[in-house]
This record gives sequence, structure tokens and C-alpha cells, in this order.
Amino acid sequence: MNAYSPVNDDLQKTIEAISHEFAIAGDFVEGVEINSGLINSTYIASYKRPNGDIRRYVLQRINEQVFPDPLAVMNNVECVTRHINWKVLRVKRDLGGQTLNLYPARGGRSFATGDSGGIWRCYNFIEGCHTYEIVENTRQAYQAARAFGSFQDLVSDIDVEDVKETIKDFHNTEKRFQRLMEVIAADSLGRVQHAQDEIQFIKEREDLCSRLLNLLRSGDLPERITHNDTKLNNVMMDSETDEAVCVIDLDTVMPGLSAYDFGDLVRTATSSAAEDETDLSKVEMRIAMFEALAEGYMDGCDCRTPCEIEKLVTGGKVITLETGIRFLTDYLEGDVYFKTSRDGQNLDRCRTQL
Ligand code: GN1
Ligand code: MG
Repeated sequence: MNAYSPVNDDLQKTIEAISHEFAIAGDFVEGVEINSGLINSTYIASYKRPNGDIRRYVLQRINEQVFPDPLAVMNNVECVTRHINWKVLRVKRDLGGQTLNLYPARGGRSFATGDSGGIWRCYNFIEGCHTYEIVENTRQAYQAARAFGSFQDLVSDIDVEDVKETIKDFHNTEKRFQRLMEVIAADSLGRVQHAQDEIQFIKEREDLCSRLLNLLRSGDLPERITHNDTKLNNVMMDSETDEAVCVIDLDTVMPGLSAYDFGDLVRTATSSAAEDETDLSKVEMRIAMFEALAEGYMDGCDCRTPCEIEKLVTGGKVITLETGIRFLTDYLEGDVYFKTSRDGQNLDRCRTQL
């Protein structure tokens, strides 16, 4: 479920000031923070419209440490949201779900620059929905996977040239492994001693890191535009019907493999526990959820080749290992990438993946 928290006065002023940069009607009421998402800072601003209705907007500051070229991110998000809106209207003629829209900012841009720097954007808040951290039943798993499957279908005819690579080698699992080895060798914070078993576990599975990349290099797996961050909490589900309504978090939409997208769903939606659960006896891979994911992902899109379909399972293994590698790397480097709220959280996250 989404967790909101109050913000301090300074942040309240920042949210108010930045929201005034966008084409929002009415009077600012308040800002709160959304606590899910490990990268960007996300807030909700509510506005009272002239007729007295309260309307909410999502304001997000792009994390520039993670996305060194935030304007490239905005280029991609503009392209993808516009294309999806066009396709939903013109091709699918299905206005059932809701789509993400960027509100225009001063000067006709899709973003605003904050007083203290930073690139901000403003989306419509998808009302009546929430996200899950843990799937509760197979219906939810099916719905989430079908939404990401149809997302792939929706973006399948975007020109690859129009979408920039926002994080280089994002799902290059071999490079993620290499980087971990370098960080272990440097051991700059002396944390390696706390992660001996995890390091051993990962080293024993080095060959898995090349499994999909070999097929990409040989041309057996096609590169497509993919979402690349299909974790369960990046799909909004209708609070009453549990139907998937809208895929969010479009910052990593770029060329990739369908196995990555299915893989991150497997990683997050088959697990019976939170990503940072400390009691590993609670962490289980639920095969019934896996089956529902496979069904939903296949129903969402029929554009995949036989080899792609066959390698979806490999995607689950590769992306889960890769994410474990990334959490461990960040733990050893001093928690500089993923947001943390307690010591050792990235090591705990690594352990649930492994
Ligand atoms: C990040 O932003 P968020 O929380 O949806 C990360 C993903 C990881 C995920 C792990 C740009 O996703 O790659 O799989 O955390 N996004 C980026 O929970 O690195
Ligand atoms: Mg997210």
C-alpha cells in the first residue's frame, strides 16, 4: 500500500513553489511525501479548485546522481506518455484505464527547475488506486503482469531512435557482476567481512550473468523498448476491483529484453515477503504466483518470438540475481544509490534476493 508522510515546513514551501510552475488550477492546500520508490523524491500536492473540489498531483524530483542526464529522461517520458495516449485513443479505442500525463510547465516545457536546482515534473495523480509491495493472490499477480505485458505492446512501435539510454548498461548483468568484484577488492568501508556468504553465493552463479546477454549478442533474443523497472509497486491497481489501471515509473523505459521485464515481476511478485525482510524464513518463491504472472504477461502481448517466450523463466533468475548484486554493491559502497532508512538495509535486501 502507498504510505504517505508529512513533510517539514521547508519542504512544504518547496513543493508549493514548484507546483506553481505547472499548469495547475486553484489554490495550493498541502504537500505530502510518498515513501515508496528507492530513487526519486516523490510528493503529492493537493489543490482546491475554483469549484471547491480537491485535486491531487504528483510532483517528482529526478535523482540526478542516478540519472546523469535528466533531460534525456524527460525526453523519453514525454515520448512514451504521448505515444501511449495516442495509441490508447486511436488504435485500442479503449478508454477504460487511466494513463499518465505530464502537466505543462512555464515556457512550454514538461519540467521545471527548482530554486535549489533539480529537474521536477508533474503528473496526474491516479485516483482510487494503490500499489502493492507483496502480492496477496493470483488475481493480483495476473493483473500486474498483464499490465506490464500490454505496456510492452503499447510501446512496441515507438522508434528506438526516439528513446535514449538513460542509465548506461542498466541491465548488463555481467558489468554489474564485474563492478561488485571491484567493490569487494577495494572494500573501502571494511564491510566485506559481513557479507562473505552472499559474495560466495553470487560468485558461484557468475555464469548466470551471461545467459541472456549471450543470446542478445548472438541475435537469438531481439532488443525491444522495455520498461526495465517492472517491480510490483510500479503498477497502480484499482482499490475496489484490484484491476491493474496504469503502469508508472517510466524513467528507465529504453531498449532492453522482454525477459528483463518479466524477470523483475518474478523477482517482486512471487516473493511472500517484503524486499527488505530480515526474517528469511518468511521469504519464499510462490509458484502459483509465478504461473499467474506467466499467464498475465502472455495475455498482455502477443508480439514475442518463441525464443523470447522460452527465456522468460531465465529472466526471473537473472534479474533477481542482478538485483541482489546491486544491493550488495551498494551496501559495500556505503548505501549511496538506493535510499535506506536503517543500517544494513541494503544487505537485508540483497539477502532476500539471493
Ligand atoms: C529502484 O525507483 P524504484 O524504487 O521503482 C531501481 C530498480 C530496482 C529497484 C529495487 C532507476 O526502483 O532498478 O530494481 O529500486 N531503479 C533504478 O527495489 O535504479
Ligand atoms: Mg517505482
